[in-house]
Amino acid sequence: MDRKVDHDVVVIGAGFGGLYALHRFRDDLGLDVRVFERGSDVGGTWYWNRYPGARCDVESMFYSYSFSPELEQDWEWAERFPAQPEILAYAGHVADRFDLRRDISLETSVVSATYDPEYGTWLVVTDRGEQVRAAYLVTAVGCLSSSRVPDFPGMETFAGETHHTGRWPHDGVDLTGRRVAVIGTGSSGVQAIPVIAERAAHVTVFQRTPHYTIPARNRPLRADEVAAIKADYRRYRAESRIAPGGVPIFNPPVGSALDVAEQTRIEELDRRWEAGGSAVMMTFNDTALNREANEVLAAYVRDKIQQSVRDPRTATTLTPVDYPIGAKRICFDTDYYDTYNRDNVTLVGLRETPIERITEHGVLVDGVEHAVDVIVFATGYDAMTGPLNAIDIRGADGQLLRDAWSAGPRTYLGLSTAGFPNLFMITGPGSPSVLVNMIVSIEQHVDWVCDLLTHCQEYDVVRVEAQLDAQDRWVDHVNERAAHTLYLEAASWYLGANVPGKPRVFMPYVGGMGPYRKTCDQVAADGYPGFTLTPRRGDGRPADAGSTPGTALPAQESL
Ligand code: NA7
Repeated sequence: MDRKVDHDVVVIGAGFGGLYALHRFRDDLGLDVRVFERGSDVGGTWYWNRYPGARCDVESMFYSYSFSPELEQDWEWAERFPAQPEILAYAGHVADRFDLRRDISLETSVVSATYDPEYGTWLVVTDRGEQVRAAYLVTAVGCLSSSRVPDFPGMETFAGETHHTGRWPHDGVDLTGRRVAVIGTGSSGVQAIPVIAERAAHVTVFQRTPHYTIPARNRPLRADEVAAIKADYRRYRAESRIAPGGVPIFNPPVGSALDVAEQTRIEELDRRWEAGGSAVMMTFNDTALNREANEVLAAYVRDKIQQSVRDPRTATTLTPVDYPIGAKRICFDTDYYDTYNRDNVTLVGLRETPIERITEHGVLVDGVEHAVDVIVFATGYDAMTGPLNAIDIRGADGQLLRDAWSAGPRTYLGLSTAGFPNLFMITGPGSPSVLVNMIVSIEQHVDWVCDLLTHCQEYDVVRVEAQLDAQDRWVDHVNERAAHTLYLEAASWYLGANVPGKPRVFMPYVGGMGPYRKTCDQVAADGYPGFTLTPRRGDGRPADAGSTPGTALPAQESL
């Protein structure tokens, strides 16, 4: 690449997406790559989320890179579901093993990125005042990295400590013997509450919507099961790549929840409940699509809550009744419901009586002040679009990405957006991303972008841009697929419902990892229909730039 650039590619973020992008672009394509990362180390989501109990809800043997058979053989996971420190250590190991650190600028946030249509380059500006030009911009900013603390009145008056789960202090927080409020009961709250309750003098949990949660049954991995998976890792990886959720299917559905005989239904649910993790959610093939079928599964989990929690009022408050199971992200827990049987745990339901204000001494609800020393905000994220909209990304006609997306994100394949040439989003909105194993999603996106960049080198293409009509069709398809599911029946972060004023658009693609991969592969095999690929003109600029008129070829014609 000989455009006047400082780097061929700038990558934003050194989490799992950025690390793999750097490795492939630099080591396989031979490109000059620069990565900017706001944290003081690599790891992304797993660098920031250090709250007590933080753990991945995908099994460790499959929540790991597949690109290096040597890496997957060498790395030893300790537990069935990896805890945050172990995942962070893995990210660090990958960075060292593939010598990635030398091209990563840590503690550096990208504040703006502006496409220059004349030269066909991105001008990237950081919070350190550095400006670099690159031919391509790749965002690997994560889907859940823009943490959100609601604007509770009186926040500034609180005399104690406050911490968001996604911005947990690196030195830890000593909660021993202290009175702790936890606000929020999504995955982060559900994981943190039991661990905090073991140390704190008292935990008061503030719950707006009860979440469905299923026992993870986390445990140390046995040497024999690790050896068995490692012996067959390549087959499991191949399966993961085409499985709907990006993980091998060990417990396939037994059929429709409405057709299975009662005896089988109960036995199967009990078996899966004991197995823990995702098996319960996979019991039937129609619970994501049919409300009546969903109710079979939801009722089973509700019974478990009633059986686990001794105080009937607390059990009722903890029981979700008005939305389908799985429509908000399912949680996997360790001793969550049992925790409410402890004397030092109190549940405050916020459904009818929201938090009035934060006071000097605690949290005021329904006229009652709950006095605490520490408030833990497990209140979630401005998901998927938040991290991208936080950067001033300006496209070819000067429009800001956040303005182009003011009515919700619009992408072609979740990878690219019209008006923003040479910009690729790893696990962007409109791709399976958060609905599947993120690492499989990341590898698929980075590999696809690599193939596209190779194609561009081969055909001397310098500008790649999604076409508006292809983008419109993809957005319609994403919406249509979501409309056939029960996902739209809950106020979830998938829909942006947790952020006041955010457009209600279902952001991830529900079509599943395998079918989505097939679509992307077909686009590549057909010469990138839906993208306009612009060849270079004599002076290295895009053919349609500057004063010399050029031809912006539809992709399939460029071959
Ligand atoms: P989530 O799943 O978005 O959970 C946030 C929680 O905070 C949830 O229970 C919210 O209630 C609650 N919340 C948010 N705003 C408020 C206000 N204003 N008052 C009271 N309660 C509030 O975030 P997590 O960090 O737990 O998990 C994010 C993802 O990370 C997770 O799904 C996994 O993919 C990993 P609500 O349900 O909106 O009523």
